[in-house]
Amino acid sequence: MTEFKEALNQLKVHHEEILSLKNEKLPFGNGIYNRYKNPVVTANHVPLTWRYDFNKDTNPFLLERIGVNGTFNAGAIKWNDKYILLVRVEGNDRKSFFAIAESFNGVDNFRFWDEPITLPETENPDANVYDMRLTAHEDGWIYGVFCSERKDPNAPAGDLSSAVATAGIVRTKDLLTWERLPDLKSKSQQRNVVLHPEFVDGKYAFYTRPQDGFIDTGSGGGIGWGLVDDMTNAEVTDEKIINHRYYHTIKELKNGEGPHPIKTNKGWLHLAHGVRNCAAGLRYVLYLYLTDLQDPTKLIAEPGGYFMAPQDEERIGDVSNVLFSNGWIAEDDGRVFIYYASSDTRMHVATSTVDRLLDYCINTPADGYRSAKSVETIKQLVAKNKAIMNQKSILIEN
Ligand code: BGC
Ligand code: BMA
Repeated sequence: MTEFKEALNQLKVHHEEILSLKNEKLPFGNGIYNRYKNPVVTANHVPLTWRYDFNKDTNPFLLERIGVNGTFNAGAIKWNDKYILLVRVEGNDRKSFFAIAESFNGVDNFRFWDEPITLPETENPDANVYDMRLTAHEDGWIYGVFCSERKDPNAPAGDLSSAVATAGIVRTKDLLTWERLPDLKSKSQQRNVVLHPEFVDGKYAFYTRPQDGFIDTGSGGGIGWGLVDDMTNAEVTDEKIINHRYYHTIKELKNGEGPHPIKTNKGWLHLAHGVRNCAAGLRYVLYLYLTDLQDPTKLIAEPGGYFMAPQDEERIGDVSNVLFSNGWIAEDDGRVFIYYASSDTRMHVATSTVDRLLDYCINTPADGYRSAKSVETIKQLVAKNKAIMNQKSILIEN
């Protein structure tokens, strides 16, 4: 075998090792969910054919021609019995695009389809696209709502960072061909826009995240909600804030809906992210909340604090100290696969069940907004436990 062939073979063997690596459920930490040992999709999972020119004449040194910086913030859906991740792939050139990776069991062996998704552009082409939420809507389409970013046309000369964020919309029936619809129209910039899976009052319903600027949510008070008549010309005129930001909480600076909520017998179960600022920069964590089945805008439970925060290697990456999720899959048997990205770099899975998540949501003390309240809540629990322990010792003595 020639040296080139040998090197190419090595590359392929190593790649296959990465793809076929078995994953392992880690023991329960807190009873609420299980993390897994390995990330499920990394830059190293991206097909070699996207990165290497296999032709010896044009690539005699077998150099990587197109580098991948990260694979993260994936939308998720169960499709033909397979677990589908619609991954945000970011190249070394800082451009993100979407690509599908699928697995049979949802926890390992994720393999990308042959080619990335061709996402049609509008007349005003996006500079960057990311963070797609997938919704199999009751109208029969699968919608993808994502963030479309363009340079701010009003930025002063020399300001090459100011941007405008809007919600781009596509739909598909087969995950292969995607029809681009006009971007969502609304009063402000938008990121983290998510389509609710059911009609509400005969209309399409969106979770929104109104914001004053590209980064600043400013007067945008949190996760919003708006109804839309027509998806082919989607316009939100009225936005109601359904999940607020608060001083000195995990979502003091910003928050945003994750994937669309899961319908349960106790309400719509929501996964969201909360952001606070600190000396190390923005810290992104995940939290849950529950809204009313009949009125999805009505909050019925919200545990205090975060559900998941970056741990160990999750804390480090391209944008460190970030957990972000825009994809989860609820099975008919009640199992939930939570797909989350760490530090804008890689995808992970955590598993739980609807029952556990509901119990967590309903029975975790709410945020009291003050240290003294937190102490009071702990003391109540201690008192309850003491009573139980006393009862037990009386039983034993008798
Ligand atoms: C990045 C996103 C980020 C956003 C706001 C964009 O340019 O691609 O990952 O969320 O800026 O910081
Ligand atoms: C953004 C999000 C994500 C990203 C996060 C942290 O606001 O939309 O794309 O994970 O910042 O960089």
